[in-house]
Amino acid sequence: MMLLSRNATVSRLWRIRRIATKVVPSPTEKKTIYALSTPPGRGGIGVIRISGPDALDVYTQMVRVRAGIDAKAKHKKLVPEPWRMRRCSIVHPESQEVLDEGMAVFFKAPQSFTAEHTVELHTHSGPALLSSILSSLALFQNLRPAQPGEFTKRALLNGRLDLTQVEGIKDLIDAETEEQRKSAVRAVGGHVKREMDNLRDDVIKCLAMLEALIDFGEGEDLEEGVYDQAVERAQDLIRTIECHLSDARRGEIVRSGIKLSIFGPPNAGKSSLLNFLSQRDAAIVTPIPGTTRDILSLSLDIGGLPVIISDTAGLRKTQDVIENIGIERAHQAVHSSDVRLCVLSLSELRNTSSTIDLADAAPECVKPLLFAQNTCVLLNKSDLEKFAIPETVTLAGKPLPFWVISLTESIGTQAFLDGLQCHLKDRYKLGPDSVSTPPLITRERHRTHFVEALQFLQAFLDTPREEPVLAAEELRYAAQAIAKVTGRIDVENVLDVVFSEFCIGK
Ligand SMILES: Nc1nc2c(ncn2[C@@H]2O[C@H](COP(=O)(O)OP(=O)(O)O)[C@@H](O)[C@H]2O)c(=O)[nH]1
Ligand SMILES: [Mg+2]
Repeated sequence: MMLLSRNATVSRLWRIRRIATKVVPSPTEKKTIYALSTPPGRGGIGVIRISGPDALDVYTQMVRVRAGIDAKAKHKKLVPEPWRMRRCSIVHPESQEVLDEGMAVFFKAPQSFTAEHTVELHTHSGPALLSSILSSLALFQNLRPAQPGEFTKRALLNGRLDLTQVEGIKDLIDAETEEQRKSAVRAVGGHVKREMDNLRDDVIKCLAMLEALIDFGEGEDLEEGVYDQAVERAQDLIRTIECHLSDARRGEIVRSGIKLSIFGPPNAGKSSLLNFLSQRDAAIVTPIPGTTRDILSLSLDIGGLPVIISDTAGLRKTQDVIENIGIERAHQAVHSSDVRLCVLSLSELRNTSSTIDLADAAPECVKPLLFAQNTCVLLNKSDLEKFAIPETVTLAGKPLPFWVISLTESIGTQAFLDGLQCHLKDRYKLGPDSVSTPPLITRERHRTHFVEALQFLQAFLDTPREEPVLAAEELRYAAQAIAKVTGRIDVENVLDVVFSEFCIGK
């Protein structure tokens, strides 16, 4: 095996090092920080977290372990046994007055959430008590209150977490439905990070091939066909990234909530439906057409899926200025929604056959909004038995998902709820029965970087072979774009690939 010349190694290091992105914390950022980590107010327990080089000082000055080894250790000013919860008195650092009886634990760096020395004081929770402990902490010279999210930020800067895990923690705290929780847990557990790292590794492997080619030249010290291998890999990568991008934004929609707008003519029962779904009188319901004017939105949990439902003004021709503004807003809401639910009154459709085509039967004002991929229909007022209940609902011959219901008599309501839930789960390929893999992209930010990576990979393929240095540059940018999703990229990885994957010299 041929040894790499020093110059070749240095030039490669120089090129590769430009991939690295490193954030260096400032001295203020390095200071010890403290904060109440549980919600403020009255409660069984409150947890105060202290992280940074002086955390241990807090332990030695404010924690009085009742008896046993740690008490002895304290006298000798020894470090408390790490990762072990101790029953203790929490005392004022100057007066030594007991502030509370509680528990304390010391997490020794780097085995803590922030990768710094961390102390947690578990106290009772009450406004006066918490404020006495927090003001005691303010007495320490090198301590300052933490900024929002600063513990997690330190975990990120210290390499404990990557950006997708940080986002996952935020989403997990904010999760209101089961599907949101599942998606967030996947991110916290490093699923997204691993996938991103794999993709980035693949780009780096391509890059390593180009780097070797630049330094040693195909056919001389290097086996033939290296460029072709890099091209093949890049093509595979493009296919994989395109596949992730064509996910119908499932991940983002589940994270932020599925936007479902209820629309239809006046008096069909749209506001009654919103009230039924929210189980309260959220919207005003009257027999007077044109009652709903503005958009009323509510967040609901439908079978674990977060759904933001909007009730809209009934669509009709009117001279009323305010109602017309409401109708305009209804159009906008329907256009920007993920799912359109058209509510129609059976009494208005005057249907007599088993099939109803809404391209003919729907009121004129409603028709333009029906033509979309995501339209479902709810036929209401089935209690008014004068009209036939259709077996099929179509739109210009194409079948639409539909349900028949009476909101006032509660007929078909459960079947509708179950059906809507199945429809949403099907549409977003979620739920326990789903065979498809959960979406990787959960934020617009990820999508933007993926699109960027795709463009650079394509640019690599478009670069003439005689310009390997330029081609390598495109790959470097592609790797950077993917690294932006996780927030870091390290040099060693690239070096490992260069030295291990290639048999340099034959
Ligand atoms: N008979 C009957 N009346 C209903 C039903 N659902 C709603 N309504 C009535 O229809 C009228 C209009 O309802 P509303 O929800 O305000 O309709 P919107 O204009 O589409 O929002 C009200 O008087 C409701 O009580 C139903 O299933 N059957
Ligand atoms: Mg209404």
